[in-house]
This record gives sequence, structure tokens and C-alpha cells, in this order.
Amino acid sequence: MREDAAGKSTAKQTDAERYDALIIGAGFTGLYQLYSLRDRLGLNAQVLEAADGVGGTWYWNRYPGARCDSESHSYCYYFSKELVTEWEWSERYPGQEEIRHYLNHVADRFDLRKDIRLGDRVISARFDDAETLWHVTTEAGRQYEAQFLITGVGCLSSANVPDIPGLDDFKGDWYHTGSWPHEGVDFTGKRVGQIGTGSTGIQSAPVIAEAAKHLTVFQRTANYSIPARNGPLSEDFKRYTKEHSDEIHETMLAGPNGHPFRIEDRPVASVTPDEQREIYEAAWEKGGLRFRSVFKDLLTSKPANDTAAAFIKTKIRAVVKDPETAALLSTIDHPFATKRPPVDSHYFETFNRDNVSLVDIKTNPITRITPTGIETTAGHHDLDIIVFATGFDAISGPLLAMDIRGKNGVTLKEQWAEGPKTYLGLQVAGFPNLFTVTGPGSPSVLTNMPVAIEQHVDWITDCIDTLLKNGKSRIETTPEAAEEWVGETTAAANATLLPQANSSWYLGANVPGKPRVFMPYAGGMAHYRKRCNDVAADGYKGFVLS
Ligand code: NA7
Repeated sequence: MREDAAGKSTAKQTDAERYDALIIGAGFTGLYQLYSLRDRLGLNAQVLEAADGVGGTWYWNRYPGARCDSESHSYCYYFSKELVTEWEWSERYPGQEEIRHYLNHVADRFDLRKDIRLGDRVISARFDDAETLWHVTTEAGRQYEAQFLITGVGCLSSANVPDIPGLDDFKGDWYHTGSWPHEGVDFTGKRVGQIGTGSTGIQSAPVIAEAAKHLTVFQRTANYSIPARNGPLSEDFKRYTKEHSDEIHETMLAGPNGHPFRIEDRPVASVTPDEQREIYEAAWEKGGLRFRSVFKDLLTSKPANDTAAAFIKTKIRAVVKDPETAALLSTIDHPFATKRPPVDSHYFETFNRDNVSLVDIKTNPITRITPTGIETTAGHHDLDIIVFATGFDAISGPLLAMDIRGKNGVTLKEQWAEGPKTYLGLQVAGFPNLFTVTGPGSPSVLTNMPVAIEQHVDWITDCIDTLLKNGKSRIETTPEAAEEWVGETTAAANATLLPQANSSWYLGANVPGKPRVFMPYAGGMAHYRKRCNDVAADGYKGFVLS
């Protein structure tokens, strides 16, 4: 079958370039998926990437302070031992620029660039049932065809700029953190307004405050944050991570969220309140997402969660000197870690600066943007620059931004009118041979992303290999399997406190009009991997191969 696969650029009746597989996006997913299909299976695969460089999320997110909250020795590929050994991270958490260097290094090291077309944004994909072919069109009007279509479009790549009246009239400059100018923004002497206090806003505020004349942070929902305790990695630690890379990887694979640390097997109630405080204190000093791992029930028991929440709120009040500001920052309406928990470098300390103020837009919402600033129900704020740290139309957004049509011309938008429905986050019923890496219904954003990505890419690669070796040409999930999986995804979320965060982007609640469905699979990465493997071993149960 593989010999039958069409060669590169063998145009038929149309001018379309023909491939075995097309991959959308040249981030972590696209690079590894290309390597896997091309170098492992020998397929003729092509990556189409909208940006002018590789890097995906890390190509676009260049805002001040942009840094990953996974630790650098785990935020990378593990498929190649040589790559793990030769690459050296400089800091505990990798900054945006360093991650981009890393992904460029990967592209060069595995000679991937020749099969990546940059600056070619996919706008539509249509499945031809008779030919079992995906027809893909890009913004530039180029046409492509392929038997398999794999999306590696990322979960956080469709910028959410809120529809606030008056933005067009603003005389200053405005930016969304997710599509930041490559040349940077000079804040010197400027009055800056930042809307949003999620992971991004919490990273950018301290850096903007250092440069700007004045920074006004507009906060709708107060947020927890744990100090990152970022810093240069010691030579000893670098050596340790290389010498123990197999063990580290095993730990990442064994846990629920792909991080290189284990979750302690003790509930909060198993220790006294004094011991709890000591444990939280030590975790606070250590910093980072590890804070979540000190007890096993922080995300499943509200009373347990309350102890962590109370500890962090006390810390915020201890750091922030102005009592009113401290109260605003520590009045948090959701349990700890039910929204993606940020890690920060001096976020709360930033509010002790003379040139920083906090505006409560929950009590006094923004009414409009004026030519000279932002107006709330409590007054006007004069601004030269507005920074929207307002997040993304997450997970399903980047897929729905393309016009994807499956069998009988049904659009993905129609198929997902009530919210995304997939089987295992990998496939949509009625869309044969379309694979959605880290799609809705998979663990994705609840994990350390490269771990989730490698698992999906490996599964898809094995699946395509099996298909072709068995003389089949298509794989498609059934509506029943997808329906059941949506049920399982919902049940997995409901077994945790995660749905209690009302305005979370996990739920799509941050985008007006988006159906409220808990999108990522919360049953844990290790459990999910086993499910996917069992499905494959069981003859791809829930899929039809033909
Ligand atoms: P998030 O986590 O979605 O945060 C967006 C922030 O912007 C959050 O504080 C929102 O408040 C606020 N927001 C969004 N829309 C508005 C409007 N219309 N008015 C006022 N405030 C608004 O996005 P991030 O970019 O910070 O982080 C995304 C992920 O990237 C992060 O979790 C990491 O995984 C990396 P709200 O809470 O909705 O009240």
C-alpha cells in the first residue's frame, strides 16, 4: 500500500500538490509528526505553517516575561536520547526565546525544514469521500491533497481580543500578548494598561512595570500564583538530568500530568494543621507547579483545597503592602488550581511599586475604550498603550478557525455546535483520516504539553502504519464512540474540582457564546495513555478501518 502512496507534487486533474500526509503547524507537534511519518514510516509528508518560522505557540507569544511554567528539562522531546543529551537548557524554566532556539535546533538536526512550508496559512480542508483525500487550501490560494490530515495547531493559538466598544478609536497602541510584535514594544515613559491576570498577565506585569512610566492592571478575577523561583541551572543539575534522563522520563510518563515529579500519596487530613503549613511553606520556597503535588487530594477535595487556598491568600496579603490592593488580589472566587495555576516572578511584589496600580473591573466593569484610555463604571484611566493579556479561544478555537468539512460537506463548526465531540481527542466522527493532536477530549493542557504531544504523535504514527500495512486506506471513529468519550471526559472532570472555576478557559467560559463544555480530559495522562494503547491493541475499538 505504501508503494502506492503518491509521490511529492504529482498533480492530477488539479494543480494541487499531492502528499501522503499533511500536517498543519510547525510547533512541537508538527516537527515531531513530520519526523515520525517521514523518517520512521517513509511517507511523503509536508508541514504547512502560517508563521514565517517554526515554533508554533512559541513563535507568536513573545510578550515581556514569556516563559514556560514546565521545568526546562521536562519541556522538551524525549524521543531522541541524543537530542536530550546534546541540548542544554540554561534556566529552571525555559524562556520563549530559548524554546524557539530549541525548536529551530530540532528542525535543523533532523533536517525537517525541507518539508516545512512557512508563511502558508491553511484556511480550509475538505474531505473527498470517493477518493479518500483531504483537499487543503491556504490563504495564498495554494492547493494540496493528502490521504491523511493531522492538525498540530496548538491549544492556545487563537488570540481572544475582547469585543470592548471603542477599541478602533483608541489613539495609542494596543497589543495582544499572543501576537506580540517581533521587534518588541518600548514602554519607556508610557502609561500602560494591562487587561488580564491569567498566567500571561502575571508574567508580563512585573516586566512591563520595570520599563513603563505607569502600569495599570485591570483585574476581573483575582488569581492564585506560586513563585517560580526561576534561575540559572547549576552544572550539577544539568549533568544529573542527562545522566538520569531515563528515570526522569519514566516519572513523567507515570504521573497524571507529565511533570518530572511525583504527587505525594498523602491526603491533607493525614497531617496536622502545623505540618500542613510546614509542607506548604517548603513547597512555596521550592516554587513552581510542584506546589500542587504535595498532597494527593488538592484537586478532588474542597476541604483539602481550602487549606492550600488559605495558605496562598495569606502569602499574598503578607507580600502586598497596601491593604486594599492586597484584599483585591487575595479575594479569589475559585478553588486553587481549578484554573490553570500561574507561576510567577515577583508578580505580587510588583503591586508595591509606586508606578503600579490595580483596578477592580469585577466591581466596576470596563464600559468602553476611549481615544485616550479605558473607561470603567468608576472613572477614566489615561493610557498610551493597552496590553490585552486576555487569553485564547482555547483548544477548539484553532481548529474551528479553519473551515474543515468532513463527509457530506458537514463542517466541524456544525459538528461541534453543542461543543467539541471527539473520540480520545484524536478523531471526529464523519471526518475520516483527520487526526487532531492534543484535541479537545485529550489531556493536553492539563499536562506538560510535550509529553501529551509525543504520546499522540506516536499513537497516530502507529495507527497509520497499521492501516497501511493491512492494506486499508481510512480510519474513522463512530458517533457512538465519540459520544461515549464525551461522557467519560465530563465524568473525569466532575470527579475533580476543576469545573468549579466558572470563568475558566478549560470550559470555554472566557469566550462569549462558546458552548460550556469541559474540554481537556482530566482522568490523568498515564491512565489516558493506557486507554489509547488498549484501544489500538483491541483492533482500534471505536474506530472503523476500511
Ligand atoms: P487566561 O488564563 O485565559 O487569562 C486571561 C485573563 O484575561 C483573565 O484574567 C481573564 O479574566 C481576563 N479577561 C479575559 N477577557 C476579559 C474581558 N473581556 N475583560 C476583562 N478581562 C478579561 O489567558 P493567559 O494568556 O493568561 O493564559 C493562557 C495559558 O497560556 C496559560 O494558562 C498557560 O497555559 C499558557 P477572567 O479570569 O476571565 O475573569
